[in-house]
Amino acid sequence: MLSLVRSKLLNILKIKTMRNITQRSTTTNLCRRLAPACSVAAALFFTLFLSGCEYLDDFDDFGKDKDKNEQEMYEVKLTDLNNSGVTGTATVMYNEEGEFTVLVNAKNLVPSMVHPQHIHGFDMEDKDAVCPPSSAAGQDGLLTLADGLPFYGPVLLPLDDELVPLEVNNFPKASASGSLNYIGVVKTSSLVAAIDAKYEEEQTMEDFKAEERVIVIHGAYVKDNKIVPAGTQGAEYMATLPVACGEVKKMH
Ligand SMILES: [Cu+2]
Repeated sequence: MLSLVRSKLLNILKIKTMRNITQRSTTTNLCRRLAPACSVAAALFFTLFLSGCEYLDDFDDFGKDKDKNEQEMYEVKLTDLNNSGVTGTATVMYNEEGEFTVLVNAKNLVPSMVHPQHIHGFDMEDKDAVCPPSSAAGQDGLLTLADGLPFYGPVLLPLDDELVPLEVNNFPKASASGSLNYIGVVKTSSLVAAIDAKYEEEQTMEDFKAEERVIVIHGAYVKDNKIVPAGTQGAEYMATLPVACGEVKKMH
């Protein structure tokens, strides 16, 4: 009885050992067969890994160049036109994912009067807008809005109480002492959308090209083609008359 059990056990062990050998040889064969494929796969993986690293490097640079949260800052020194005596400063700043802001501080304007003001430029063309020289006035000596157009170009953005829509709304009034403190704020994305809707090709904030623009302030009393103080008899308030201008420059 015992010997029968032993022989059965021995048989089972034999079978198990045989199975193990067969399995091992199958595994060895499989490995041999797959070895070339394995090295090709390893090489491929290594190459992909390296190019992946390169890609990451590129992505890093891309992030540095085009940080949409970076604040772009521009300053404007406003000097007078038509001997208005109006001077001031303006600041334009924006970040693509945040707000677009324009600040204007000017003095010596006609007190308590509305002064239209705009960012002027040559649409979305690549042409630099500049402030007109006094010689642009022509024979009458008065530099009108039209006289200045070849220099500063048409209105791109009215600096009124609502920057968007781009149509004119309410312009600021100078204080009783003739100073103007203006703040215009809008979401940069809605400004881009408004500009994009107005011009033919797709527009982005890059097309805004702040550095190619100027800011012009308008509005003065005029008599005999000269600016005169408010209250001068026979004087007419010309709301469109340019009285100050400044080129938009990148702040460093
Ligand atoms: Cu203007």
